[in-house]
Amino acid sequence: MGAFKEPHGGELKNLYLPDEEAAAEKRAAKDYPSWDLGERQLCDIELLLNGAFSPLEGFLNQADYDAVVETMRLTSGVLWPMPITLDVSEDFARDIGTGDRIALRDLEGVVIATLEVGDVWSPDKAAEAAGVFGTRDQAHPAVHYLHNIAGPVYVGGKLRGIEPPTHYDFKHLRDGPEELRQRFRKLGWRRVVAFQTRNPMHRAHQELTLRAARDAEANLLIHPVVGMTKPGDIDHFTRVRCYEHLTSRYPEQTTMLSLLPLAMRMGGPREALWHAIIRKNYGCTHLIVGRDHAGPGKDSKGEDFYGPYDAQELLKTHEQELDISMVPFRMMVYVENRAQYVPVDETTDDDTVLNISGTELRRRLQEGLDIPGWFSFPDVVEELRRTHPPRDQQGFTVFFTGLSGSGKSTIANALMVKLMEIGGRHVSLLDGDIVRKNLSSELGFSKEHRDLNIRRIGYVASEITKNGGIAICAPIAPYAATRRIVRETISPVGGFVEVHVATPVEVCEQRDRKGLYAKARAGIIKEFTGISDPYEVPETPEIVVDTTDISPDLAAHRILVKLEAMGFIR
Ligand code: PPS
Repeated sequence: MGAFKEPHGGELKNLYLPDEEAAAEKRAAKDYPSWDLGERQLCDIELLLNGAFSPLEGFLNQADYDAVVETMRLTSGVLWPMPITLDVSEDFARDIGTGDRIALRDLEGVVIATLEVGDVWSPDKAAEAAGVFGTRDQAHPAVHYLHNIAGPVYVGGKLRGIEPPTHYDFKHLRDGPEELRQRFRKLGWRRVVAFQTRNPMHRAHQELTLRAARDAEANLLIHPVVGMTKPGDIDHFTRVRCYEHLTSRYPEQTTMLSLLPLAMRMGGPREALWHAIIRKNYGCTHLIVGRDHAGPGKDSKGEDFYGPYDAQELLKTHEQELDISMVPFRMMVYVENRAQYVPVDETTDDDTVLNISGTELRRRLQEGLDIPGWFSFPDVVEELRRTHPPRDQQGFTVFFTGLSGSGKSTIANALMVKLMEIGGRHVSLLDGDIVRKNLSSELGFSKEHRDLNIRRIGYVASEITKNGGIAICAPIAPYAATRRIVRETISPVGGFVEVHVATPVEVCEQRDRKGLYAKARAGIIKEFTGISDPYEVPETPEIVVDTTDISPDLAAHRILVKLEAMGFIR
């Protein structure tokens, strides 16, 4: 087990049509129903077409989907742990049927592939979540995605590849499975250990990858995910610049860096199996699997979704069948008195063990504090500091949510003026009423329209935040899942501070400044939040204010103090 058999890694599917057929299919596709691929679908299709997801030949049909969800296997019996499905809207699904062809386009409208429709069905998403991720808890990023972002209908079928999705960045580091296998062959790399990562790499990672390569007597492939990772992760542009600095520090001719445009699901054990299959397709013989591989974080009760070594255990039981070896990774820690990194289980009680967690690193970056040389390399730290300046130099969003008449707009206005008085950043106010006039004038108050309204606000706020400004948003934003989507859009580009204006409905109704509550009670206004429409109370907002007993001025002042404590203003 482990050594290469020729061809490297087993049979690869290449779903791209030969040039002439691709040109003909592209012409024909003008008349096919057309689907615009989302970000995750674009990642999936790229890896389907180039063979990274071999043996799949398209998006799963229903029988394979059911089998994968329940048994981790395709109906053929082949091990395949992750359902790769094409989710679409009900409107789109209504007009297509088995045997039809559809054109799958990227964001620019370029036809990437066509799909010969097999099955069209509405999946049981709760069952999918429980089967694949072992939970129905929407704190799991993939379960949240399934219920709140993925469309309600799945379309399965074989793909005909026309052209690969375009990437304008890091072209020299992007290799498909066949290209990587060829590079390995050319270099005579017969044993290759892959390192999967979604985080910047520091000295500990370098030590562990060097040890893994030495133990496996293999060359090293640093194979970071640059498609979609866990919401809130450091962007791939920054990470890749860090990896480039790092790879120059490995012994010559031992190590290669290549980027993987995978959309992770944070599926823990199942995801580890999937990663192993993908790396085998790329021609690797070994995969490093550490503690909590592809871990989704904590569930809504604060517990881990998976045991820290569940992924290693599951892969251990299947590595023979998959014909790729796992190199289990032990956590490396810095021992000050020995001035070196060692696996944590090799330290003694006399050792002074130093470690900086990911959370601690983020804190030091946010506050502009020292990051010691034993932890990382100076050029890596400099890269991180460039894109993650201290909080008082970043943009941020203050996102108010609360009932109509709760005081959101008044506090938001007061806060805006106070922030302008402090100066240093441009401040934009996206108040509920203003947005509905200027951005969302065609929208009503159905759940669908409210969600669209909030996503638009989130989009504008993220652009303001990314460019170093302050966005103050003050819509009702009654749905938790939509607020979470906004948080996840903004957090990677700056600060996000949620303020729940928790003034009770009785107080809002009593004030009834706009006379809307009276109209809602009389049934003149339908779907009125708090009266005839739901408001989901935020569970963990950064700030809660209630204007029953305090003035808007004082509420704004409290928020300002909190922003100061969080480091956003000085
Ligand atoms: S949402 O749910 O976030 O999209 O709502 P939002 O854009 O903030 O708009 C809320 C303002 O619209 C007025 N209005 C209603 N509110 C709630 N429910 C219904 N059915 C409704 N119809 C009109 C109301 O004046 C809200 O303004 P605020 O400033 O919150 O009082």
